[in-house]
Amino acid sequence: TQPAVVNQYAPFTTQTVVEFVKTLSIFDHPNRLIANEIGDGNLNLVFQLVELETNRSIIVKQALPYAKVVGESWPLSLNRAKIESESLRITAKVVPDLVPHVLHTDHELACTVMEDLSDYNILRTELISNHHYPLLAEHIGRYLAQTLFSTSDFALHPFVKKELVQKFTNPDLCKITEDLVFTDPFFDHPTNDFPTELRPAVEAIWADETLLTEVGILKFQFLTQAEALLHGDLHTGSIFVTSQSTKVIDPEFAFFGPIGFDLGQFFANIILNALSKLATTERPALLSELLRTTERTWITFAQEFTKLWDESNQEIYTNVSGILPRFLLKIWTDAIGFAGCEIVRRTIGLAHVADLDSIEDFHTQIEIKERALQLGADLIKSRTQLYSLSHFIQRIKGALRS
Ligand code: SR1
Repeated sequence: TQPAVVNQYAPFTTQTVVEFVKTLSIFDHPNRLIANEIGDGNLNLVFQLVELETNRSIIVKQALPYAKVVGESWPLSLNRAKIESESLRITAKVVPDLVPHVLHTDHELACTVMEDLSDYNILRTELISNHHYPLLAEHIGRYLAQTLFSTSDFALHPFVKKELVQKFTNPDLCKITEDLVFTDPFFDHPTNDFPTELRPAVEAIWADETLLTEVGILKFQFLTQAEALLHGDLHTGSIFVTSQSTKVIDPEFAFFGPIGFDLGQFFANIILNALSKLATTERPALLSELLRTTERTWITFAQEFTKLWDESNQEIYTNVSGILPRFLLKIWTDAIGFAGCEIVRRTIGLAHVADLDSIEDFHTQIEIKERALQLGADLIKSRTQLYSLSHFIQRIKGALRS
């Protein structure tokens, strides 16, 4: 048989991906490779390749020229594969233990070959199953502080920063967030997806001028504030965990944006999980663990960020004592607002979360979704009054009280 063509872009099949990996000298027994497509995400193909002799395995992730979740009617640039692999490499310089190891990238074929994390579990699924990860908050807090500080103007020469901003211009993927997080859920748009029973609560969102003003401001911040290289899609499906280790995956939405965005998305997805626990009987213990995770993440982030500010800065203004507290407050306020947008969009927008959708009793599901919408809107509107962690936690506790 003819060998498959592996130097020109075409979506891989389980045969052609094996042909491709054979050319890379990764395995000692490349003739005994088995491939399976295991991708369950919205955008890409993901293959696991196993070497039969040794059981060694790797992952090949390949971008499709369209959004898999919608189909060919939603074209997307293949450049996101390059963005993802470059982001993983940059991130590995500061937190090598918190990202998968990249073995190879091929920009022409829009794919990244990386370490297989099949010993890990997806955080979202674990949280839904009531499993708790005590090291998670410290890991994510450190990941955020290190990645965001090291790519900011506080750490980089302005020429280097601006070169990176250009390299990570990611218009297609940013447009997805601009539409799906900041726009469509706040208007009567065909991409929205919610049951009829939720319509009164959704219409209250659409009619709330104060809310729309604040979401518009947050969207404009997302569009214009190139503070640091973000992950850009830091929900609990982008995090793999074991009891000892955490890996942040899928940074294909990476671009230079407001630092609070990554924090906000992470907080929102933890809060969405906390809301889903209102449908369970073991809720008090679970809720306090989840709230502790948000608290510990922020505390670790702020401590690590402060340490980097003091010890690794490149900017003379880091020595002026009033600036760090102001900057941390901005990040905090932004994070709360972005968290609110994420909570609303995961409840009524195109891309839902299993945490809420898997609540079996339909009536309870609607009640919890109504509560999510109220909490999301409240966080967006009152973010500048929630100056401290304890204000924020009190507000979340209020929403979780039955
Ligand atoms: C069409 S993509 C839908 C969502 O999946 C990604 O993971 C992002 O969260 C995006 O908004």
